[in-house]
Amino acid sequence: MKAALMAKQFDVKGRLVTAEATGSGNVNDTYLVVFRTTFSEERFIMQRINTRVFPNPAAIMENMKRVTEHVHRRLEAEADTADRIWQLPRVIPTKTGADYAMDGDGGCWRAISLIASAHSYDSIQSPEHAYEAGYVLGQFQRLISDIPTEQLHDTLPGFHITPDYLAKFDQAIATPEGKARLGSSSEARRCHRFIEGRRKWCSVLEDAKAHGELQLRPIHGDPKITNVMIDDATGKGTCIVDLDTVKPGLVHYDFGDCLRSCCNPAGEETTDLSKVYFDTDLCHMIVKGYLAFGKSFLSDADRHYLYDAIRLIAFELGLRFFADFVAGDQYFKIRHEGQNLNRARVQLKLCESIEAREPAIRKILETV
Ligand code: GN1
Ligand code: MG
Repeated sequence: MKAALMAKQFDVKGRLVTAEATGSGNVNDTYLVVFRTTFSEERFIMQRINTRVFPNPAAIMENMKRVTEHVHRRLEAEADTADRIWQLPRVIPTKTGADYAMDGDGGCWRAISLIASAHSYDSIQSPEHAYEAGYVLGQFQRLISDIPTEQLHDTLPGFHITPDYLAKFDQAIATPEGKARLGSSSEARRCHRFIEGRRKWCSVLEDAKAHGELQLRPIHGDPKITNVMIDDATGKGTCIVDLDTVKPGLVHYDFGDCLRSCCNPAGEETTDLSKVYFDTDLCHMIVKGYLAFGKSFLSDADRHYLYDAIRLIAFELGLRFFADFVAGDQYFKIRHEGQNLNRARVQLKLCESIEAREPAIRKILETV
């Protein structure tokens, strides 16, 4: 099996025991690898980077090393005064000292250390968990805030630029195949109408950036619930993983993504749309956790756009899933036909729920 062959390329002691698929990523393939010696065991995470989405893996790995080394340095300097042991995986080199290994078919594989005795969850388990999700994101943004943005490659141009996704959607619906998929069901037509109704508004963050109200900073890019690791022993957050999209962006993309992901108790893959809603109690806890760090680096203008960020990132992800459905599922991996349409319906329903709760959400953002 290819994963087993590739696992042996990394600089880990002992003999390979297993390399099994794990995780629920929509883009890369992830494996948990176990090596053993006569007296010890080492487990690590190995991933095949999806080079259709990330055409420049060398740039991803350079960013990853820059970010992890920077954060490790800061965490060690702060260790004596920190409220807990904060962690972040490190890149495991190949036996020849490279950051990644290529297979015979052009596949690109990398290895990172496993955060032991910690797990992530598909949905928020408790109000404390919600607080921790926000707290971990705020801490991570703080830790990377002093990396000069010029030192980070743009690993995915256009990522979180909603008007660009809209332009791609327009291209997809102009093709005969796209038109057919658009008209294929009442659900698809409803998604289309929902998107059309928000065309003008959806450049809200990019406009604020263009006017100089909001500034680029290093961001995580994908702080969804499944990327927040919770320590099994303490129930506290210990780190955020999945660093492929750490690059210059608006902290709002992260904030919005964290909330749209954590405040939907039904999760991204539910087929029961009636269970999808934005839980404002969870929102309250996450905002509290996030602002414990965020208060020190958010300006008034930043805070002004936090509501739009929540609404926008739910809308944007709905648009991205829907555009991918219309384009024939080229970006997000699917396990069954229509999965991207279903994912789009979930996010757009969530966006509608956010809109319906705007006054309550704004109140939370103003009073925490
Ligand atoms: C993708 O592959 P994964 O699950 O880490 C996507 C995110 C979406 C997320 C939705 C590079 O992340 O932007 O929010 O799916 N990542 C990329 O689950 O497009
Ligand atoms: Mg990701």
